[in-house]
Amino acid sequence: MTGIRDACSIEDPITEPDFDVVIIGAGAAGLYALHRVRGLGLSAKVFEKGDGVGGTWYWNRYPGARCDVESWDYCYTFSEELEQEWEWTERFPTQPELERYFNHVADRFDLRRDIEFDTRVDQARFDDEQNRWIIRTSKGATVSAQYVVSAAGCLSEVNTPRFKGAETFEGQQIHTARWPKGGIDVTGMRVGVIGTGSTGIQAIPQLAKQAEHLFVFQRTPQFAIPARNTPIDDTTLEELKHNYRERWELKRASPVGMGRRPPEVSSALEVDEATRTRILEDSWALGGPGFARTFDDVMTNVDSNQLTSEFVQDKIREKVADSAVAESLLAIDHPLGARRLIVEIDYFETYNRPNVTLVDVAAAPIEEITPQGLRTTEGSFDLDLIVYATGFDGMTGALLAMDIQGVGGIALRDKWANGAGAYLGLVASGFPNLFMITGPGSPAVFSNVIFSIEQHVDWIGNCLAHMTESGFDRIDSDPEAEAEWTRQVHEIAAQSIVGKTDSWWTGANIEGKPQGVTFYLGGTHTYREICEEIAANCYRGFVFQPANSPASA
Ligand code: N01
Repeated sequence: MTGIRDACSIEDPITEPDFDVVIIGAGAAGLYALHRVRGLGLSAKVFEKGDGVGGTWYWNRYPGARCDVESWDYCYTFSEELEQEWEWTERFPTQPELERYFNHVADRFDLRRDIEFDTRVDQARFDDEQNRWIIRTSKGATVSAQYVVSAAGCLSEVNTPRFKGAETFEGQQIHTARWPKGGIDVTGMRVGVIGTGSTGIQAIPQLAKQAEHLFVFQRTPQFAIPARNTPIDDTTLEELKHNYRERWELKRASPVGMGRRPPEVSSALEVDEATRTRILEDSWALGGPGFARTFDDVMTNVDSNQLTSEFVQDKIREKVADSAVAESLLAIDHPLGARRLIVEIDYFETYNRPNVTLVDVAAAPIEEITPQGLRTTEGSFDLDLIVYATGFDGMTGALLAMDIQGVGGIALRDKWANGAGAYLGLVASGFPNLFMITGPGSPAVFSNVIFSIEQHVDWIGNCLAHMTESGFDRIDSDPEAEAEWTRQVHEIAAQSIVGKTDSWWTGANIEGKPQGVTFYLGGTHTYREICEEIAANCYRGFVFQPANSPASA
């Protein structure tokens, strides 16, 4: 551990010890990052704003919250012992099960002693002269660190639209990602849900079972595929445990980090109609997020996408009894996959319940929240509870919620004022020794994110080991390499269906946010190869510097 207490300016008196690494967040990324850097013999401290571990799976406790990636894929792969001892109980794990998993990981690897809970990082400022980050927390402490690893998450800064009159509402209002630990008993309540993204579509069927009446305020209808969730029986569990390593190879070869075999045929257009229908029916019967990859070209070929979209729309139509409601749910204005494909359990069937009303707020927008409820341009709805399933300021929200200042005091907010990007999504030039896990420019959440997290943490761990061995204590990215990488990210995105409509994927859900897809869409397998190749070639595009000497590539 390197102490440089005397190096701090008067305005940043160090109130806590110094660390080699400060990690922001104790979700899936922060936990593994802590484990990994400890393994390098570095001192580390994690600051976590919640009072427990799990990140997304700590915060998102709304009814119906569960992962829409299969449990056997949505788990760490770094420890075979962990794989063998943990017993998943369902194909798609619920929030409580995931929270238990991350707590188990924290205990098993003795991580808690280096995590400070209930503590937000408010500011991280790079002290160029001392080559250290000065980190200020919400508890008023200031610590210094050689390196900062942001594990703040791609979907952790909540987006609650400001409706006129919201402060006058006499009932309860809550964002889904702030659902209380004890839950909310909605029995006998008139509940309004605003938002029909992945979250709303998970919460709506559960809330409908309890509420006296549920009003769903839908602005943009979405494609959703049945989850076909099932419990995992003992035989399946044994098979899973036996096959984890084989699955790991499949994940590495997959463009999205999932342990599935590639599609049977590559294009919906290369087979006759009967074969195509049979393949689509099989994929529909299997359900889950893999449906988007029924054919290889669903996300890139407009005609293939159209055929797949029509198939899904016909299937949804069959589920909804009232044809007018069905058409409202199916007035989808974008290709399948242009927004994140949703995985649902009983969502469409929920509209067959007498206590559920679909309100089209695209046709008649919400005008205001009133003391009694909500008013659209066409009518008023008396409510006891308003649920904001309105999503997040994705990708950059959590990073920019902190005041991050790089070399010369430049703010990350200013650097990204016209669009976010970082070299490989890992290091933003001008912000040395700040590593971002699943940052903009990486595949991030356009993948099995926990697998992408592991890949990033491992790359960062190897890079830190390389720096220690080589006597470097500063890494930055070359601005030209970063600009070229960002150009490639945009070029690849332009060829995809992804983001061809407004959504959080394009930043359109946040007023004033620069627009555009910031994920690397070239595939996680390709991305991994690029990262490995760059590391093997003296970390091409990164600039290293030994202590007290000029930068060297
Ligand atoms: O958020 P969203 P989410 N008036 O942004 C509506 C991940 N996730 O929390 O589309 C009326 O997708 C908005 O309408 P519109 C996953 O990556 C994973 O559901 O802007 N409506 C939309 O319907 C997902 O993609 C799991 O027209 C307003 C909704 O709110 C990401 O999180 C589970 C409005 C927001 O949808 C975000 O999903 C859940 C307004 N003023 C989430 N403002 C897993 O299972 C917003 N909306 C792993």
